[in-house]
Amino acid sequence: MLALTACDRAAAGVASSALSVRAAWARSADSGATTAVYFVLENGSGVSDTLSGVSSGSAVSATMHMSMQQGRMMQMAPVTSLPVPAEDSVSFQPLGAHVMLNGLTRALVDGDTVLVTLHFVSGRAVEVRAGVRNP
Ligand SMILES: [Cu+2]
Repeated sequence: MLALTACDRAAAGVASSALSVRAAWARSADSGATTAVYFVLENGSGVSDTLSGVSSGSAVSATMHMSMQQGRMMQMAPVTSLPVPAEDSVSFQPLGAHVMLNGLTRALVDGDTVLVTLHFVSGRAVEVRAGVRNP
């Protein structure tokens, strides 16, 4: 109970002072499969930061990807760092940047929530609560 309260307070402090996430969602997928997570990452502070990694307890591995058009083909490439400028936002969306969850440890069905943690060069971490959708 005490630990929970301390955590909640810390999370609220991070959200209001600097980095926050909204409109988070993930594509529904079977256990063992791969899926993508999308959201808008906002940096409300006057200090830029860099997203340096992602993790999730619901997948064997989690990585940042960027989709890009190559002629008529859509391709994805892993990204190891992504700048988040001061007082700006970065959109993770279909056909752009996304978090890839590889090897889901459970099925994600419409209405579920999946948690992803964003890790920043500054040492900060932001938790993403993504609602699962069947688009
Ligand atoms: Cu991908």
